[in-house]
Amino acid sequence: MFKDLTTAKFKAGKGGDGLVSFTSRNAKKLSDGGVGGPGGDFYVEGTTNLYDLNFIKRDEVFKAEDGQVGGTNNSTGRNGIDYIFKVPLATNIYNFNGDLVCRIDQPNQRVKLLEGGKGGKGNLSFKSGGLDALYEHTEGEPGQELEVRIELELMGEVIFIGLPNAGKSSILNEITNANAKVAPYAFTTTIPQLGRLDDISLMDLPGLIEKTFEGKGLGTQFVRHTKFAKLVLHFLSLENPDLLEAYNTIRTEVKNIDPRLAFLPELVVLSKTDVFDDPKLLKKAEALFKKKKIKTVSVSIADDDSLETLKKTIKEILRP
Ligand SMILES: Nc1nc2c(ncn2[C@@H]2O[C@H](COP(=O)(O)OP(=O)(O)OP(=O)(O)O)[C@@H](O)[C@H]2O)c(=O)[nH]1
Ligand SMILES: [Mg+2]
Repeated sequence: MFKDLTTAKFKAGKGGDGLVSFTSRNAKKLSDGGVGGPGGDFYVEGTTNLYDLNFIKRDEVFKAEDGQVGGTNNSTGRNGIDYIFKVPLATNIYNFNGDLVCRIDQPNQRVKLLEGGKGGKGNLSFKSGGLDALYEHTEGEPGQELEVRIELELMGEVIFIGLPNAGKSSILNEITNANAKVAPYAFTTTIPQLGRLDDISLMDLPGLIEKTFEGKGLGTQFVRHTKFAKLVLHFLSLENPDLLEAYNTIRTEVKNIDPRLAFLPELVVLSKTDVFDDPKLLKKAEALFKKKKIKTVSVSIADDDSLETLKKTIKEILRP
């Protein structure tokens, strides 16, 4: 199951403790314990190899390595190894007060989030204390820790909107590598689904209905995933008795939900062309939109040529 929201705990490494050790020279006991190594730091880094947050179990702890204890002969303990926590683009990390602590939206973008603890002092550091301080040393400091809420903003360049059952997920599966659930009833898709067409990411959204904006249907939560959208694919099933009315219903909802989406370039996808036996009916439907200067593409999952045309049209709009 696709995950775009979770919680976790991040920890930098603790510093290694200072060492108590001695060498003897001329029958004298000399302190020579070294300082502990610093704990590893905690970094967050963006990667294009991850697409969701499934790899994080709820409240899972991720931790950098602790520094090693100081060595003999005044040698410093080994540094703890840093932890590089890789996240998909675009990820927002919040603390439990709700403050944004880091946003990762570039590949290889690396942010140091937590500092490892300093190493403790070995007994050599206390040699001026004389005999009283032979065994003196300090422990390594704890590393910084943070409880976080991690939110993924899905980067869909193309978003699919439309009434439930319009065939959005079916088309996503046909033209991308996606494997979204398809079923002959409304609201099959409950969370955004992603697919890739070459380097273009497509996002299929839960179906919209009249008054989604006012809380009907599955609501408007998906809006936080539409920031990256550059093209809206508006799906209209040809099973609809009144296509223009269905079109206007969804346009009104979209305007209410997020006016920015309403201003994006839009391509109307007239779906399920196979429901018409007579090709004249399809021409009539297409003409309705042509008259209003609304660009359409007609598709059916049973017509490979139509799917190719749809792919080509998307690429022409986004990668001219
Ligand atoms: N005849 C025909 N049926 C189709 C076509 N595309 C999809 N369907 C069927 O329409 C029904 C709904 O398809 P989905 O892809 O789940 O529709 P959706 O728009 O994603 O639906 P929601 O997720 O509920 O919003 C399924 O039974 C599909 O098999 C098509 O081109 N022709
Ligand atoms: Mg669907």
